[in-house]
Amino acid sequence: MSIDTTDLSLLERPEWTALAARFEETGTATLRDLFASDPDRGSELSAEGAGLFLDYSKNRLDRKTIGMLIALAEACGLKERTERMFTGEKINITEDRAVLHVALRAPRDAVIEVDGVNVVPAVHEVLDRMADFSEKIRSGAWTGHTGKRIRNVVNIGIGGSDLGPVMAYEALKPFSDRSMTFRFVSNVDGNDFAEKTRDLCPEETLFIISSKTFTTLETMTNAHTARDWSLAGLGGDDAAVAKHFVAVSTNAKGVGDFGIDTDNMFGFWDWVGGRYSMDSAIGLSTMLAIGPDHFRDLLAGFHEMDVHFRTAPLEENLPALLGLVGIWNRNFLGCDTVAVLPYDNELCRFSAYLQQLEMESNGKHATLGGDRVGWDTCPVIWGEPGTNGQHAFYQMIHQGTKPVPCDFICFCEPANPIGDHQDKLVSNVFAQAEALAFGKTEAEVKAEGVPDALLPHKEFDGNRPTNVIMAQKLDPRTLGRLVALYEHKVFTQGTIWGINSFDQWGVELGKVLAKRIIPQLSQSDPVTDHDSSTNQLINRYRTHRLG
Ligand code: G6Q
Repeated sequence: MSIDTTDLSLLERPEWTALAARFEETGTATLRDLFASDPDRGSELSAEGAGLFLDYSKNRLDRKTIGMLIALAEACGLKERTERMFTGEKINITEDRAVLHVALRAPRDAVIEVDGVNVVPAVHEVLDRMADFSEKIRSGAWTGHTGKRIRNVVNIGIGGSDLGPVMAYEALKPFSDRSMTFRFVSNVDGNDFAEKTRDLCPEETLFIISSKTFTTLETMTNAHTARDWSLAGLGGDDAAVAKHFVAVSTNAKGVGDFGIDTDNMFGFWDWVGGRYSMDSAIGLSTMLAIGPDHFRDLLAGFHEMDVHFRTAPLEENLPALLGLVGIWNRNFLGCDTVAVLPYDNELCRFSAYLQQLEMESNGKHATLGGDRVGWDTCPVIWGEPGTNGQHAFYQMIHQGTKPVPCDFICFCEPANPIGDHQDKLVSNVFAQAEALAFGKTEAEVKAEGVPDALLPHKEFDGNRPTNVIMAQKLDPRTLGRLVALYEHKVFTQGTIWGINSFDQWGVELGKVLAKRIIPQLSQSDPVTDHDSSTNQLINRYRTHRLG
């Protein structure tokens, strides 16, 4: 393993200490002050690129601070590291892998080499096979074992092999084939499989087993259950598997051993991280839902943002700016969480998707050089679509004791233009961002005739940081741009924090312990080899379980 050491700890960098001093000097300036002293602030602290507009002016910083954050990014080698990613260098040093999700959406004639081999032709070969397969399913040319057309597609996968496909399916439903049903089974909880398949006919159901490794406990358990369910409904003939199961994986042997013909396997590569894989063959369910042309639009949107991130100066670079503002809020303002609040119901799973993208990538405590970080890394990412959240948790965002930076996402054109819904929806984005920035002083509340006793309850401090991201409409291309925006934001922050955004060792320990506990749950003798709490829990379950 080669060690990617940085010569200085982040805290020793002069750009970092300058930012700390800047915070001491300007940290008490309010958004009211900042807007009053800089009338062009709204347009000055905004940027546009790859079809997205970002207004970051309602953050507690000014143009000078942005310049200093950019200087920090330069000192941390953001541009150089971006090139290293885009050119296939093995920057995932703990797994000795390249990080090339950008190759998944590179044009056919691009050349991106890993170990001297151009990976782009293989990417397009898989995309073409996916397109061919999708056309066959969508047209009805591919039939099930009994000759019936496939009407239901069930993706079985978890984590990176589930969250992207679910999010994209929900986001792009208006572009999907409405004569087909799409379901996503992820949890090893049997309820998930049972509920998602209870009304489906096995003769018309195709399962996509999506697993990079083809060893994941949840996915393999669900895959075997699906095979039993399918065969039970198809007369028990093993030959049926070939018509009702396809796989998306890097593990051809595992796929073959499961009984899926590797002709019906769509591959990807070790340089695609799970949480960066929705635009690889892991997106097969997305392609089946929206069709190959829309899927190519999705990839084109990703690619547009890749080009923007790679080439735009940092002052105008949306992912870099989003990342840098996030660093300011996290490391200088001390914000522990970030809310992502899409004002589009179709983005109902977007925050959950970003939760994995950001927290699994940057929730790390070790630097690339193997030291313990001396600064905070990823905040908690959470959120729900607006306006629903406004009637639930926004109370805390407005009047809680710590600021919660928010990303509001909205669109000018709705997928379903009905009456004045869209104006009412989007007006709430602008109103929330305005209210959070400027609040309402006690004097203003008092002037409305509010009794003194209620003043503390009805005043709003304001001064709460927000970003607004706007696009024309939520279509496949825009979704690609939006996801790539956040992927590169994560990269920007990971680079500054000096951590490896592309491994996930923190998920291993629990998995290993669960494997040890599984057989203990059905043993007849009491379990005694854990701590007293774990022994008690296991034994209580053991004596009360079914069977
Ligand atoms: C993502 C993670 C993780 C992974 C799942 C599923 O970056 O690695 O969420 O995607 O554990 O793994 P498989 O695709 O190998 O089943």
